[in-house]
Amino acid sequence: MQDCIFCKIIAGEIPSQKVYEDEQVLAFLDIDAKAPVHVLIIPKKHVGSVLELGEEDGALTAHIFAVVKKLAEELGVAKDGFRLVTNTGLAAGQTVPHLHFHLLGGRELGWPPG
Ligand code: DGP
Repeated sequence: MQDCIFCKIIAGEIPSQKVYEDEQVLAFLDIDAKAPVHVLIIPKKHVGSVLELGEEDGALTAHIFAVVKKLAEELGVAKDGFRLVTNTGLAAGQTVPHLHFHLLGGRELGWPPG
């Protein structure tokens, strides 16, 4: 999508600190980290939010979760615990309309979130 920041990151038009990439998925450091580990995991295909994920995206969704698990282990937060968040819509604080999962860890995470 032309005006999508994350599509521009995927295309290399905006720089990012990549931590993982394959044909379907990109993961990079959040520019505004809220925890010692704060990675965004996104599909390369433009999907606006979880509301736009269809049954046909089942394999992609499963793959995203496999990448989450791999990164949580590699980044050292799997053992102590981490949080996976996908803000959806304005009231939830979604600011970028391209599906993304925040992987947060490396500190105690309060509940409920604000
Ligand atoms: P959300 O508010 O849930 O839509 O999360 C969007 C996140 O994206 C937010 O934590 C900041 C991050 N972000 C926005 N623009 C950029 C960017 O250009 N580069 C990187 N690395 N992260 C960005």
